Amino acid sequence: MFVQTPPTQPPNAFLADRVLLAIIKRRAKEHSQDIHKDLVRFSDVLASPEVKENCREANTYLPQLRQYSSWGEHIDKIDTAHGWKAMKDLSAKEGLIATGYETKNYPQNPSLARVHQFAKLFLFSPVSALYTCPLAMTDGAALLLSLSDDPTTADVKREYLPRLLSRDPEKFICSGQWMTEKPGGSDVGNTETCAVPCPGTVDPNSFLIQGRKWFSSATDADITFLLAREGVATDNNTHTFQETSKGLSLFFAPIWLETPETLKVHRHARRSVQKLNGIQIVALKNKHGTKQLPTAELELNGMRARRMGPQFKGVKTVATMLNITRLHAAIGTIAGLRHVLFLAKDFANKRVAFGKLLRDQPLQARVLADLETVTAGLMHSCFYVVGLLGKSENGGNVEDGVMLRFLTPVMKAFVSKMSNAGISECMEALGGVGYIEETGVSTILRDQAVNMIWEGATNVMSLDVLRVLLETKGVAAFIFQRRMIELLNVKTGSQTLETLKRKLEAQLASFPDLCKSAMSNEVESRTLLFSMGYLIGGVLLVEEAL
Ligand code: MFK
Ligand code: FAD
Repeated sequence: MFVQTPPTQPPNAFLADRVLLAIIKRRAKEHSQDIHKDLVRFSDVLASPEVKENCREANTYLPQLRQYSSWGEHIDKIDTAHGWKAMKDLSAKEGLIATGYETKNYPQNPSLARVHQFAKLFLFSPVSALYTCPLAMTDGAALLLSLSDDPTTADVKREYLPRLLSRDPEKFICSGQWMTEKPGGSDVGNTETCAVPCPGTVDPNSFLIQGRKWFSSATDADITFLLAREGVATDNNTHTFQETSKGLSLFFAPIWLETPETLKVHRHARRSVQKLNGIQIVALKNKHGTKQLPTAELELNGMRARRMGPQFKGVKTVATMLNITRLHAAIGTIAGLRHVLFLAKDFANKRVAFGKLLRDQPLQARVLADLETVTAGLMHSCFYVVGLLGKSENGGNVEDGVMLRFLTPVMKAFVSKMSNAGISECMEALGGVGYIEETGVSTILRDQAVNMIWEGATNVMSLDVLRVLLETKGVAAFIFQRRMIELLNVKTGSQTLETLKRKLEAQLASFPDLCKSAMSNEVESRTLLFSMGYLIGGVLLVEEAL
């Protein structure tokens, strides 16, 4: 009886990935050999039976909320799988956050720390059981603290930044990011949660928080940053609050309050002797995907917090985190597509239909080739923007910063949309078996769908692109246009590429009109975002093909 030889993942995901290999060669220039070596080693680690088993376990044994102990004590404890915790330890050991900040390791070009970090995250993502979600928020928190120069909260930076950046699993901590509330996910100006100055303390940044957060991912994190409406004390012992997002400040809070016993127990058991910081875990969300990730509804009642950043500038301050997590979302979702495309291509090498291997059926070969091209375009685009992140954090010029700001929402929305369509296509390319859970494609399809929603849905990203255009009075558009034209200013020596080049040049010529049209009518902002996504992917493919 016939038994199909199953498709398999390549033994070393980095060495099998001609696009990532090319990206490292092109973008990691001076340090490409060292980074290459580390990525080969890391891919071997990720392909080990231990990591595979941890991923399987975390995907199988989903987080459970125990609100009460057997004796009736209110404990609100989230039990997570051993595999999930192992992902945290691996993330620390591999420096999945630290790498991006260890710029001294790249003396010839410190900006490459980010390229190295995001290449590792790209490889880790498909086998991480979505541990990349807490990592994204942890990276955002680390950047926020590393940029903070406020002496009044220097103690927070001193205590927590080294732990966010630690490579020691015993010390490494993760952060949450609590913004969304029932009346406002996109429009956080509707936030109901309030913060009032903590009575009996001289610290002007010390607050007590009251409210309800509607989505908190990675609720098993150690610390969090959250938005709340800051109250100003009046003479008669009450507080006044400003409406809209103009009344919001950003706050830092440890999720657990330390008790003396904490130090005596193993780090994974410590929660049982710690006390939640004025937090009640109301429920875990029952989600379409991301089921490995404990996402909860939280009631905050007297949570002790410190204000981070200027009063009433909460949205502006948290935007530092958002721009980082949005780039993580883009990398995570394209990594998901890369992973399932390997399977779809391997299946085409093994599956016979109508007397031929699928790879030799012209139509199927076309589908897979198109998927490869789209994947390559998206990967090059993401790493181009990661390069900008590295540059702008390491003495890059103002234009690098503007391009980074302009392109981050494009990556978040465009890469998520295109990758999700691609993952669905790969599922189909595997036929009926692609729809069966064991292939793992359905888990990735379910998990990656969220990247279109969290961290700002596509319309919100489109309006963010528009925000940049308006704030720079259109200058961002000219920088983008000029940089793309510069990249295209090459002779390809190929008829097909020259045709593509001419098409891209024509689109770039009309780009300012598209921007003007979006600036006068926001409905056009989504078309603008998608055009930018196609343009940058196309331009970088032409550049890479040389
Ligand atoms: C593998 C990947 C895993 C990823 C993990 C994710 C886990 C899930 C976590 C979440 O989902 S956390 C929740 C994420 N929520 C959002 O992303 C909210 C989406 N909504 C928006 O982005 C809205 O556009 C926004 C909240 C920003 C609207 O708020 P406002 O206050 O009405 O915006 P406004 O007034 O235009 O901007 C206020 C200031 O912030 C302005 O600066 P100024 O004060 O100087 O004028 C803006 O320029 C600035 N700003 C806004 N967005 C910015 C920004 N600055 C830099 N970058 C941005 N992106
Ligand atoms: P809404 O704001 O109601 O938006 C609904 C739709 O309307 C969207 O498609 C949006 O694009 C569109 N829309 C909104 N405004 C406009 C406009 N002005 N013009 C045109 N269209 C518009 N949040 C956190 O803070 N922390 C977390 O850890 C977290 N984890 C999450 C985990 C999961 C699994 C999920 C699904 C969500 C999580 N979120 C988290 C929440 C997430 O960030 C929000 O759901 C998201 O930002 C959208 O907000 P909303 O749900 O209120 O939708």
